[in-house]
Amino acid sequence: MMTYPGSLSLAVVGFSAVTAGQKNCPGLHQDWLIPIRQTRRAGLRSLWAWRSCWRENLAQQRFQSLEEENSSPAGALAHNMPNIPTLTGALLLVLLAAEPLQSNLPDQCSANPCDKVGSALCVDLKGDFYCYCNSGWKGKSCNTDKDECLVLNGGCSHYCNNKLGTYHCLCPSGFRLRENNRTCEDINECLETPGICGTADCRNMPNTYTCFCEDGYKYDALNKSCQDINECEEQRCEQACVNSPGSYSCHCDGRGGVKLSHNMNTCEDILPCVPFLTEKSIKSLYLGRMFSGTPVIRLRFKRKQPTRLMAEFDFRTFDHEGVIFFAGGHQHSSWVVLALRNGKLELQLKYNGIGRVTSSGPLINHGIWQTVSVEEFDRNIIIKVNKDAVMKIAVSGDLFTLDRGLYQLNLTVGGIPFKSSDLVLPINPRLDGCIRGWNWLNGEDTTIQESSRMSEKMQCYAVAARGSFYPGKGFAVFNMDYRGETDWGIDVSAEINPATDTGVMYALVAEDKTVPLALALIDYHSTTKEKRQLIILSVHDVVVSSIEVNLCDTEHAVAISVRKDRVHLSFDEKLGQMELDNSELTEIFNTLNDYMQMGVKTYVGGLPDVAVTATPVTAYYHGCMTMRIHEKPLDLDEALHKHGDITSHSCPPVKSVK
Ligand SMILES: *[C@@H]1O[C@H](CO)[C@@H](O)[C@H](O)[C@H]1NC(C)=O
Ligand SMILES: *[C@@H]1O[C@H](CO)[C@@H](O)[C@H](O)[C@H]1NC(C)=O
Ligand SMILES: *[C@@H]1O[C@H](CO)[C@@H](O)[C@H](O)[C@H]1NC(C)=O
Ligand SMILES: [Ca+2]
Ligand SMILES: [Ca+2]
Repeated sequence: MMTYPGSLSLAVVGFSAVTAGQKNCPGLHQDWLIPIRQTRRAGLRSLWAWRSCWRENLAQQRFQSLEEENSSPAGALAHNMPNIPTLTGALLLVLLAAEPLQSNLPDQCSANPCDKVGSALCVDLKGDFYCYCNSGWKGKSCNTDKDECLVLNGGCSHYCNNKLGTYHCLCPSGFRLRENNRTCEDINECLETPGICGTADCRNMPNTYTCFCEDGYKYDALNKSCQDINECEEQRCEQACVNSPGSYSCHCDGRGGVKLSHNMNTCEDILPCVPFLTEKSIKSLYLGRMFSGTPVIRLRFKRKQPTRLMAEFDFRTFDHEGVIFFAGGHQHSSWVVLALRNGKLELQLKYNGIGRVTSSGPLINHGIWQTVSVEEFDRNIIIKVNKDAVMKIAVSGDLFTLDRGLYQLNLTVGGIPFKSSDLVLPINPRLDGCIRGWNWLNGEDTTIQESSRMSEKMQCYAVAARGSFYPGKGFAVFNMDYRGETDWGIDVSAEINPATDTGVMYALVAEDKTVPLALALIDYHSTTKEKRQLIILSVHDVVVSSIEVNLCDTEHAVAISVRKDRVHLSFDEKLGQMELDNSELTEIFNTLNDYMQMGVKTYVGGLPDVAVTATPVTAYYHGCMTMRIHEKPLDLDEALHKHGDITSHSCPPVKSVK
C-alpha cells in the first residue's frame, strides 16, 4: 500500500510537464501529498480543485487556437488535451478510492446518483460520491447542460447553437462550416455548380452569386440564359423604334423635318446650319414653277384693229432648254414659240399649217440679266438680245385670229397650251428661268404683275447661281438604267453645299418600298451613337461606308461608285471607312445585286413614302447640289417627277455672314 503515494506523485509530475507555460494551478506540486496523508476526503477535494483549474487552462488554450483559425500543431495538440485530464483524473480517483478507508460506509455509487447521459463514471467517496461529467455537462450529478455558447460564442465565427450536452456552430446561408467545425467560409457557387447560370456569366459574391449578362440583355432564370431586352416595349423612342440583339435604335420621321436628338431617343427639328439667301424678287416671274411644263401665265388679247406681236422682257437663266413663251391661236392655226435649246434662242413657228424652226444668236444661259425682244414687223419676226437683232424670220400670215369681229391672240408664258410633242421640233418645255420688266403688246396688261405679287411661288430668287436648289421638301425621281455591257454599275458624283446636316442626296428605291442604296448626310454614327457629321452610304438600314465630314462651311465634292462586289465612297478626296466585315459585305452585295436585277427607281434629294426605319436617313436634302450620274450632268427637268420648289438649274447663294 505504501507504494501508492509514490506512483501518484509520478503521475502528477507527468501532468506538470504537460501544463508547463499555463496558468499556475496552486497547491498541487508540493501540497497535495500532505492532505492525502491526513484525510482521504480533503485530499480528493484538493485534487478536484486542481483538476478544474487545469481543465479551464485547457479550454482557454483551445479557444485561442480556434480564433487563430489555422490548425497549427500546437492548436491540434491543445484540441486533443481534454482527454489527458479526463483519463488521468479518473485514474487518480480510482486509485484513491481503492485505498482502504477507516469507516465502513455503503457504496455511494451503488444506486448511481450520476446522470446517465451527462456522466461517464461515478466514484464512491465513502460517504460521498463524485460524478465524473462528460464534456458538455456540469453539476454534481452532471445533469445540467453546459451552455458552451456563452463563452466566446462557443468559438463559432457566426452562429452558435447550444444543445443538450453539446453545441454546434452554424453558418448563414451561402456559407458553409469549415472542417474545423467552427468558422464559416463563403460557398463559391460558380465553381461548385458549373452551369448554375446556364449560358450566362456567373459572378461569386459573399454569401451569394449572380448570373449576369452583357448590356442590352437580361438574365432569364427560367431557361438560364441571357435574353435580349426589347427596349421598344419600354417606349424609349419618341417615334419609331427598332429592337436588335443587345441594342435598339430610334428613328424620327425625317420627311416630317425631324431627326434624332442628342439623347438618341427623342426627335428634334432639322435646322439649317448654313443660311441661304432665299429672298424672292417681287417684280419677277419664275418660269419653272410647273413641273408639268404647262404655262405659268395665260393671257388672251382681243383687239378691234389688226395688231402686231410685240414682246419685250428681261431674262435670266442657267437652264439650257425650255419654253419662254407661246403666242398665237390654237395648235393647228398660226403661232410662234420662243424657246431655248442648247443655251441659244430658238423660234418655232407655224403659219397656215407649215412649221419652221430657227435658232441663232449667242449662248444666253449664263445667268446674267439680258433684254430679249420679239417683234412682228413688216411680215418679219425680229428677235433681239440686248437690242442686237439675232434673228429675222419672214412670215406669211397673221398671228391674230379674227373671230366675231375681234382680232384675238393667246399668249402663254413658261409653257405652251398644247402637248410639246405637237411642236414643230419637240422640246422639254421646263425652263428654270426668270423674267422681269415685261411688256406684252405694248404694256396694256397688268394681270401678270398682280398675280406674281400675290404669290411668292411665282417669283424668282433675287440672286441666283448655278446648281440645283433643294428647299428641304420634296425630291426628284428618275427612271435610270444602271445596266452596263456586262453588269450593272452605279457612279454618282455631286458638288454639294448643304444647308442642314441631315438629308438624303441620292437613293435607289425598290417596288417594295425598300431602299437598297442611299447616299445621305447624317449627324450621328449609327453603331457608336456618337453625334458627329457623317456622309454615309447605306444598303437598306445598314451603313456600309462612312466618312466624318465638316459640312456647314463651303462646297464639297462627294462621289460613290458601286459594283456588284465593291463600294467606294469619297468626300473631298477622302475615302470612306468600311463599317462591315467581309461576310457582312458579301451578304450586302447579294441583296443589292438582287434589287439591281429587279429594277429600282432613282431618287434625288429625298425619299418617297418609305418606312422611317427602311434606311438610316429619311429627311429631305436641303441646300445646293449639282449631281452627275455616270459622268452625265443630271437635268432635274428630265425627271419623271420633281417637286415644284426644287429649282433645276439655279441656286440662291449662301448668305455671307458678317
Ligand atoms: C467536425 O464534425 C464532424 C461531424 O460532426 C466530425 O466528423 C469531425 O471530426 C469534426 N471535425 C473537427 C475538426 O472537429
Ligand atoms: C427562354 O425563355 C424565354 C421566355 O421566358 C423564351 O422566349 C426563349 O425562347 C427561351 N429560350 C430558350 C433557349 O429556351
Ligand atoms: C385661246 O385659248 C383658249 C383656251 O385656252 C381657246 O378656247 C381659244 O380658242 C384660244 N384662242 C385662239 C384665238 O385660238
Ligand atoms: Ca451544451
Ligand atoms: Ca434589344
